Amino acid sequence: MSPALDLDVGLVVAGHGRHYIVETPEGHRFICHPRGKKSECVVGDRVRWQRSGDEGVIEHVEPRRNLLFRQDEWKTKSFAANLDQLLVLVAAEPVFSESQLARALIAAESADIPARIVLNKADLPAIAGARERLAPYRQMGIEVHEVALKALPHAACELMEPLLTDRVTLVIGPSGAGKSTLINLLVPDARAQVGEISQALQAGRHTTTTTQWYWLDAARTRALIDSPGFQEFGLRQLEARQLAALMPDLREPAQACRFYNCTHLHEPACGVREALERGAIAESRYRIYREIFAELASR
Ligand SMILES: Nc1nc2c(ncn2[C@@H]2O[C@H](COP(=O)(O)OP(=O)(O)O)[C@@H](O)[C@H]2O)c(=O)[nH]1
Ligand SMILES: [Mg+2]
Ligand SMILES: [Zn+2]
Repeated sequence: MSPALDLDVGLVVAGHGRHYIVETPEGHRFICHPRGKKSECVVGDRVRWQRSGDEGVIEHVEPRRNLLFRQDEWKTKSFAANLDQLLVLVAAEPVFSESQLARALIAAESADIPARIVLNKADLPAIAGARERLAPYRQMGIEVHEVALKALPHAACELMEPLLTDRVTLVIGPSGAGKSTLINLLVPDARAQVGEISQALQAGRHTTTTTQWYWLDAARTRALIDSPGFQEFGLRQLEARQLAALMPDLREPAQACRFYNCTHLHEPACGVREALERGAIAESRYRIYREIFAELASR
């Protein structure tokens, strides 16, 4: 029996530096500190903790079902743990980086987290171009939902609510895509939930926005996790040779390569390049494959 079993159970709903907010099963929240490196956690973690005055000490992090993270040359950055799905929010404007989108989907695939794309600002003329850039993703079986969170909030709610039922959903997306608009639309008491947490965490200091868990309903059956924007989405946790298998449109063509260790860059009888030539793989996707492959192979 784990020595942690006599401790209280909690859910990590926010984190900043070495401070976390842990929520009890009854819905009470406490500022907690990890005991040591082994009890460092991320939003979405289930932890065992102990009261210590007004605050608490995290003694143990329960095993994670999954963890979404990115890794650049220097550091690993976790988004959140124990997710049911990833929702990548992009918009007609500002033009989104397809490479960042592809990287997020690859990270989700490698962590075994289902992902979907929501394309916002359907009221703008630029929507047509954005829709076209997302065609390869629809084609490979990823659901792409179009909304106008600000312009048509009611329709957006109706579309989004069934996608979020009984699930914990992490939302990521570039700045300006409409993440705050989405949270404010779907989480009626978002400001209160944020206020409560930042008040507790700040304690007079200035803090940057951090990853935050929001309950969507009073019964606490569904949640959205909002995470801060990022510049780079490194995938250094992966091996170059794993990459094609994590890209659904390359996976099957790669089965047809003559060489089992084909890199799909220059080998003869390559199923991927053959699929590219017949237009079954989009050029943008192959370009992104090469870009990430080069990054991973250069270590
Ligand atoms: N035209 C249009 N603008 C929107 C829509 N949704 C959000 N915006 C605007 O896009 C800008 C960025 O939204 P925000 O939610 O702050 O994005 P965030 O940076 O991802 O949090 C704001 O000026 C919003 O009013 C929409 O459906 N249509
Ligand atoms: Mg925002
Ligand atoms: Zn190949």
